[in-house]
Amino acid sequence: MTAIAGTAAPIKTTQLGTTFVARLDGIDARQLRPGDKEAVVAALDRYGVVVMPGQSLDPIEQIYFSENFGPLERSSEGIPSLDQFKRTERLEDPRLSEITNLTEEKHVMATGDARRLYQYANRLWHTDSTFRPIRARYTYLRANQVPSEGGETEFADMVAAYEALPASLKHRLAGLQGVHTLNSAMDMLGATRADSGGFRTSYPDQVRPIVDVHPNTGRRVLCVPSHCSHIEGLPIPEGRSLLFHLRELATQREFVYRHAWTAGDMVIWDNRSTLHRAVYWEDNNAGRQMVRTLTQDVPEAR
Ligand SMILES: O=C(O)CCC(=O)C(=O)O
Repeated sequence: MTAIAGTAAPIKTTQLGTTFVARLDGIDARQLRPGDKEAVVAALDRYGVVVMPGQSLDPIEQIYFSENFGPLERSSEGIPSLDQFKRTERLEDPRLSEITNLTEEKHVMATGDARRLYQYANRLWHTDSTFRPIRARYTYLRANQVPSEGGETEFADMVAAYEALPASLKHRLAGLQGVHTLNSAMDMLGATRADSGGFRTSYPDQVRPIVDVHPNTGRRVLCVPSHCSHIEGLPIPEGRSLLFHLRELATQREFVYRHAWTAGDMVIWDNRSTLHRAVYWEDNNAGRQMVRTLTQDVPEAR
Protein backbone atom coordinates (compact mmCIF):
# COMPACT_ATOMS: atom_id res chain seq x y z
CA MET A 1 0.00 0.00 0.00
CA THR A 2 1.35 3.47 -0.84
CA ALA A 3 0.16 6.97 -0.03
CA ILE A 4 0.19 9.75 -2.63
CA ALA A 5 1.17 13.04 -0.98
CA GLY A 6 -0.04 16.53 -1.87
CA THR A 7 -3.73 16.43 -0.88
CA ALA A 8 -5.41 17.16 2.45
CA ALA A 9 -5.94 13.53 3.42
CA PRO A 10 -3.62 10.92 1.97
CA ILE A 11 -4.93 8.77 -0.86
CA LYS A 12 -4.28 5.11 -0.27
CA THR A 13 -3.33 3.06 -3.31
CA THR A 14 -3.52 -0.72 -3.11
CA GLN A 15 -2.59 -2.90 -6.07
CA LEU A 16 -5.27 -5.52 -6.73
CA GLY A 17 -4.07 -7.41 -9.81
CA THR A 18 -0.77 -9.15 -10.47
CA THR A 19 0.52 -6.60 -12.96
CA PHE A 20 -2.10 -3.79 -12.89
CA VAL A 21 -5.35 -2.50 -11.24
CA ALA A 22 -5.34 -0.39 -8.07
CA ARG A 23 -7.91 0.43 -5.45
CA LEU A 24 -7.91 4.10 -4.48
CA ASP A 25 -9.27 5.09 -1.07
CA GLY A 26 -9.59 8.64 0.16
CA ILE A 27 -11.23 10.34 -2.84
CA ASP A 28 -14.85 11.49 -2.85
CA ALA A 29 -15.88 11.75 -6.51
CA ARG A 30 -18.51 14.37 -5.58
CA GLN A 31 -15.93 16.72 -4.11
CA LEU A 32 -12.54 16.54 -5.72
CA ARG A 33 -9.78 18.36 -3.83
CA PRO A 34 -6.73 19.92 -5.46
CA GLY A 35 -4.50 17.05 -6.52
CA ASP A 36 -7.23 14.36 -6.60
CA LYS A 37 -7.66 14.44 -10.38
CA GLU A 38 -3.90 14.25 -10.92
CA ALA A 39 -3.72 11.31 -8.49
CA VAL A 40 -6.43 9.46 -10.46
CA VAL A 41 -4.64 10.10 -13.76
CA ALA A 42 -1.28 9.01 -12.28
CA ALA A 43 -2.91 5.81 -10.98
CA LEU A 44 -4.52 5.17 -14.39
CA ASP A 45 -1.17 5.63 -16.11
CA ARG A 46 0.50 3.19 -13.72
CA TYR A 47 -2.31 0.65 -13.15
CA GLY A 48 -4.70 0.97 -16.12
CA VAL A 49 -7.75 0.33 -13.91
CA VAL A 50 -8.76 2.14 -10.73
CA VAL A 51 -11.39 0.89 -8.28
CA MET A 52 -13.03 3.52 -6.05
CA PRO A 53 -15.47 1.85 -3.65
CA GLY A 54 -18.31 3.57 -1.78
CA GLN A 55 -19.02 6.38 -4.25
CA SER A 56 -22.56 7.54 -3.58
CA LEU A 57 -23.09 9.88 -6.48
CA ASP A 58 -26.08 10.22 -8.76
CA PRO A 59 -25.81 10.16 -12.57
CA ILE A 60 -25.56 13.95 -12.90
CA GLU A 61 -22.80 14.03 -10.28
CA GLN A 62 -21.09 11.29 -12.26
CA ILE A 63 -21.14 13.57 -15.32
CA TYR A 64 -19.59 16.41 -13.28
CA PHE A 65 -16.88 14.08 -11.95
CA SER A 66 -16.07 12.62 -15.38
CA GLU A 67 -15.94 16.04 -17.03
CA ASN A 68 -12.87 16.85 -14.93
CA PHE A 69 -10.90 14.53 -17.21
CA GLY A 70 -12.00 15.92 -20.58
CA PRO A 71 -15.02 16.14 -22.90
CA LEU A 72 -17.55 13.30 -22.64
CA GLU A 73 -18.73 11.01 -25.41
CA ARG A 74 -22.39 11.02 -26.42
CA SER A 75 -22.79 7.27 -26.64
CA SER A 76 -25.79 6.97 -28.94
CA GLU A 77 -24.25 9.28 -31.56
CA GLY A 78 -23.60 7.47 -34.83
CA ILE A 79 -25.65 4.41 -33.84
CA PRO A 80 -29.21 4.96 -35.11
CA SER A 81 -30.83 2.06 -33.22
CA LEU A 82 -29.19 3.05 -29.92
CA ASP A 83 -30.27 6.63 -30.46
CA GLN A 84 -33.84 5.39 -30.89
CA PHE A 85 -33.69 3.51 -27.53
CA LYS A 86 -32.08 6.47 -25.82
CA ARG A 87 -35.23 8.52 -26.26
CA THR A 88 -37.17 6.02 -24.16
CA GLU A 89 -34.60 5.56 -21.41
CA ARG A 90 -34.53 6.69 -17.78
CA LEU A 91 -31.20 8.43 -18.33
CA GLU A 92 -31.94 10.72 -21.23
CA ASP A 93 -28.73 12.74 -21.09
CA PRO A 94 -26.65 11.51 -24.04
CA ARG A 95 -23.49 11.67 -21.90
CA LEU A 96 -24.91 8.83 -19.76
CA SER A 97 -25.40 5.20 -20.68
CA GLU A 98 -27.33 2.80 -18.55
CA ILE A 99 -25.72 -0.63 -18.65
CA THR A 100 -28.59 -2.79 -17.52
CA ASN A 101 -30.95 -5.66 -18.23
CA LEU A 102 -33.78 -3.91 -16.34
CA THR A 103 -36.73 -2.02 -17.83
CA GLU A 104 -37.83 1.42 -16.70
CA GLU A 105 -40.15 -0.40 -14.26
CA LYS A 106 -37.16 -2.37 -12.91
CA HIS A 107 -38.29 -5.68 -14.38
CA VAL A 108 -35.87 -7.93 -16.24
CA MET A 109 -36.16 -7.11 -19.96
CA ALA A 110 -37.88 -9.74 -22.07
CA THR A 111 -35.72 -12.28 -23.88
CA GLY A 112 -34.97 -10.86 -27.30
CA ASP A 113 -35.41 -7.24 -26.17
CA ALA A 114 -33.12 -5.49 -28.64
CA ARG A 115 -31.56 -3.33 -25.89
CA ARG A 116 -30.05 -6.45 -24.37
CA LEU A 117 -27.96 -7.07 -27.47
CA TYR A 118 -25.68 -4.20 -26.53
CA GLN A 119 -25.07 -5.88 -23.18
CA TYR A 120 -24.13 -9.10 -24.98
CA ALA A 121 -21.62 -7.19 -27.08
CA ASN A 122 -20.05 -6.12 -23.77
CA ARG A 123 -19.31 -9.77 -23.05
CA LEU A 124 -16.75 -9.86 -25.85
CA TRP A 125 -13.25 -8.59 -25.04
CA HIS A 126 -13.15 -4.99 -26.19
CA THR A 127 -12.04 -1.48 -25.44
CA ASP A 128 -14.54 1.32 -25.73
CA SER A 129 -15.40 3.13 -28.94
CA THR A 130 -12.42 2.23 -31.14
CA PHE A 131 -15.02 2.05 -33.93
CA ARG A 132 -15.76 5.78 -33.56
CA PRO A 133 -13.64 8.56 -35.09
CA ILE A 134 -12.78 9.62 -31.52
CA ARG A 135 -12.20 6.60 -29.31
CA ALA A 136 -12.78 6.63 -25.56
CA ARG A 137 -9.88 7.43 -23.26
CA TYR A 138 -11.40 6.66 -19.85
CA THR A 139 -14.59 4.81 -18.92
CA TYR A 140 -16.32 5.39 -15.56
CA LEU A 141 -18.71 2.62 -14.54
CA ARG A 142 -20.64 2.88 -11.28
CA ALA A 143 -22.69 -0.03 -9.94
CA ASN A 144 -26.18 0.60 -8.56
CA GLN A 145 -27.47 -2.97 -8.52
CA VAL A 146 -25.46 -6.17 -8.90
CA PRO A 147 -26.51 -9.82 -9.09
CA SER A 148 -25.54 -12.09 -6.19
CA GLU A 149 -23.65 -14.38 -8.57
CA GLY A 150 -21.71 -13.57 -11.75
CA GLY A 151 -21.84 -10.22 -13.57
CA GLU A 152 -18.25 -9.34 -12.68
CA THR A 153 -16.14 -7.33 -15.10
CA GLU A 154 -12.80 -8.65 -16.33
CA PHE A 155 -9.88 -6.50 -17.40
CA ALA A 156 -6.76 -7.51 -19.32
CA ASP A 157 -3.44 -5.67 -19.17
CA MET A 158 -2.35 -4.76 -22.71
CA VAL A 159 1.04 -3.44 -21.56
CA ALA A 160 2.08 -6.70 -19.87
CA ALA A 161 0.52 -8.71 -22.71
CA TYR A 162 2.57 -6.87 -25.32
CA GLU A 163 5.77 -7.16 -23.31
CA ALA A 164 5.31 -10.95 -23.01
CA LEU A 165 5.00 -11.52 -26.78
CA PRO A 166 7.87 -13.39 -28.43
CA ALA A 167 10.33 -11.09 -30.20
CA SER A 168 9.49 -12.59 -33.61
CA LEU A 169 5.78 -11.76 -33.15
CA LYS A 170 6.57 -8.22 -31.95
CA HIS A 171 8.62 -7.83 -35.11
CA ARG A 172 5.76 -9.08 -37.28
CA LEU A 173 3.29 -6.63 -35.71
CA ALA A 174 5.42 -3.53 -36.25
CA GLY A 175 3.53 -1.12 -38.49
CA LEU A 176 0.35 -3.25 -38.81
CA GLN A 177 -2.96 -1.38 -38.70
CA GLY A 178 -6.26 -2.83 -37.48
CA VAL A 179 -9.63 -1.96 -39.03
CA HIS A 180 -12.32 -1.28 -36.39
CA THR A 181 -16.11 -1.36 -36.77
CA LEU A 182 -18.99 -2.01 -34.38
CA ASN A 183 -20.42 -4.31 -37.01
CA SER A 184 -17.66 -6.82 -36.34
CA ALA A 185 -18.87 -7.54 -32.77
CA MET A 186 -22.54 -7.38 -33.78
CA ASP A 187 -22.01 -9.85 -36.62
CA MET A 188 -20.21 -12.20 -34.22
CA LEU A 189 -23.34 -12.14 -32.05
CA GLY A 190 -25.75 -12.47 -34.97
CA ALA A 191 -27.36 -9.22 -33.82
CA THR A 192 -29.19 -8.03 -36.91
CA ARG A 193 -32.44 -6.14 -37.28
CA ALA A 194 -34.25 -4.92 -40.35
CA ASP A 195 -35.47 -1.65 -38.87
CA SER A 196 -33.68 1.54 -37.80
CA GLY A 197 -30.44 0.55 -39.44
CA GLY A 198 -30.24 -2.50 -37.19
CA PHE A 199 -27.07 -2.54 -35.10
CA ARG A 200 -24.90 -0.84 -37.67
CA THR A 201 -23.12 2.45 -37.20
CA SER A 202 -23.06 5.42 -39.49
CA TYR A 203 -19.27 5.67 -38.99
CA PRO A 204 -16.83 4.50 -41.62
CA ASP A 205 -14.22 1.90 -40.60
CA GLN A 206 -11.52 3.29 -38.29
CA VAL A 207 -7.89 2.34 -38.79
CA ARG A 208 -5.70 2.08 -35.66
CA PRO A 209 -2.26 0.61 -34.96
CA ILE A 210 -2.18 -2.97 -33.62
CA VAL A 211 0.71 -1.88 -31.41
CA ASP A 212 0.27 1.64 -30.10
CA VAL A 213 2.33 3.81 -27.78
CA HIS A 214 0.62 5.13 -24.67
CA PRO A 215 1.06 8.94 -24.84
CA ASN A 216 1.55 9.43 -21.09
CA THR A 217 3.85 6.51 -20.33
CA GLY A 218 5.58 5.88 -23.65
CA ARG A 219 4.90 2.16 -23.19
CA ARG A 220 3.80 -0.08 -26.06
CA VAL A 221 0.25 -1.48 -25.85
CA LEU A 222 -1.60 -4.09 -27.88
CA CYS A 223 -4.88 -2.97 -29.45
CA VAL A 224 -6.83 -6.10 -30.44
CA PRO A 225 -10.46 -5.63 -29.29
CA SER A 226 -13.36 -7.58 -30.80
CA HIS A 227 -14.28 -4.47 -32.76
CA CYS A 228 -11.06 -4.93 -34.71
CA SER A 229 -12.36 -6.81 -37.70
CA HIS A 230 -9.24 -7.38 -39.77
CA ILE A 231 -5.78 -6.07 -40.59
CA GLU A 232 -5.19 -3.56 -43.33
CA GLY A 233 -3.30 -4.97 -46.29
CA LEU A 234 -3.60 -8.65 -45.21
CA PRO A 235 -6.11 -11.11 -46.66
CA ILE A 236 -9.13 -11.07 -44.30
CA PRO A 237 -8.71 -14.68 -43.01
CA GLU A 238 -5.00 -14.20 -42.40
CA GLY A 239 -5.46 -10.93 -40.51
CA ARG A 240 -8.46 -12.21 -38.59
CA SER A 241 -6.70 -15.39 -37.47
CA LEU A 242 -3.73 -13.28 -36.33
CA LEU A 243 -6.13 -11.10 -34.33
CA PHE A 244 -7.75 -14.17 -32.73
CA HIS A 245 -4.30 -15.45 -31.78
CA LEU A 246 -3.24 -12.11 -30.28
CA ARG A 247 -6.48 -11.72 -28.35
CA GLU A 248 -6.09 -15.21 -26.93
CA LEU A 249 -2.49 -14.54 -25.86
CA ALA A 250 -3.39 -11.15 -24.40
CA THR A 251 -6.26 -12.45 -22.28
CA GLN A 252 -4.50 -15.38 -20.62
CA ARG A 253 -5.28 -15.53 -16.91
CA GLU A 254 -1.92 -14.03 -15.89
CA PHE A 255 -2.90 -10.75 -17.57
CA VAL A 256 -6.50 -10.69 -16.29
CA TYR A 257 -8.12 -9.17 -13.20
CA ARG A 258 -11.76 -9.94 -12.38
CA HIS A 259 -13.68 -7.25 -10.50
CA ALA A 260 -16.52 -8.54 -8.30
CA TRP A 261 -18.84 -5.58 -7.89
CA THR A 262 -20.37 -4.11 -4.75
CA ALA A 263 -23.09 -1.49 -5.21
CA GLY A 264 -21.44 1.94 -4.96
CA ASP A 265 -18.19 0.85 -6.63
CA MET A 266 -16.93 3.16 -9.33
CA VAL A 267 -14.36 1.59 -11.61
CA ILE A 268 -12.40 3.75 -14.04
CA TRP A 269 -10.27 2.27 -16.78
CA ASP A 270 -7.88 3.54 -19.41
CA ASN A 271 -9.12 2.17 -22.73
CA ARG A 272 -5.71 2.74 -24.30
CA SER A 273 -3.95 0.18 -22.11
CA THR A 274 -6.60 -2.43 -21.26
CA LEU A 275 -9.30 -4.71 -22.67
CA HIS A 276 -12.44 -5.55 -20.69
CA ARG A 277 -15.57 -7.66 -20.82
CA ALA A 278 -18.64 -8.37 -18.70
CA VAL A 279 -18.87 -11.87 -17.20
CA TYR A 280 -21.95 -14.08 -17.62
CA TRP A 281 -24.76 -13.93 -15.08
CA GLU A 282 -28.34 -15.25 -15.04
CA ASP A 283 -29.67 -12.22 -16.84
CA ASN A 284 -33.13 -13.68 -17.36
CA ASN A 285 -33.58 -13.80 -13.59
CA ALA A 286 -31.27 -11.34 -11.86
CA GLY A 287 -31.05 -7.58 -12.36
CA ARG A 288 -27.86 -5.61 -12.86
CA GLN A 289 -27.74 -1.85 -13.26
CA MET A 290 -24.73 0.37 -13.84
CA VAL A 291 -24.24 3.94 -15.03
CA ARG A 292 -21.49 4.71 -17.49
CA THR A 293 -19.73 7.84 -18.70
CA LEU A 294 -16.80 8.08 -21.11
CA THR A 295 -14.07 10.65 -21.68
CA GLN A 296 -13.16 11.11 -25.32
CA ASP A 297 -9.56 10.61 -26.35
CA VAL A 298 -9.02 14.08 -27.77
CA PRO A 299 -5.50 15.53 -27.76
CA GLU A 300 -6.39 18.77 -25.94
CA ALA A 301 -7.63 16.80 -22.91
CA ARG A 302 -4.22 15.15 -22.35
O1 LIG B 1 -21.07 -4.45 -17.93
C1 LIG B 1 -19.86 -4.59 -17.79
O2 LIG B 1 -19.37 -5.26 -16.86
C2 LIG B 1 -18.90 -4.00 -18.75
C3 LIG B 1 -19.49 -2.85 -19.50
C4 LIG B 1 -18.77 -2.63 -20.77
O3 LIG B 1 -18.20 -3.49 -21.36
C5 LIG B 1 -18.78 -1.30 -21.36
O4 LIG B 1 -19.42 -0.40 -20.81
O5 LIG B 1 -18.10 -1.10 -22.38
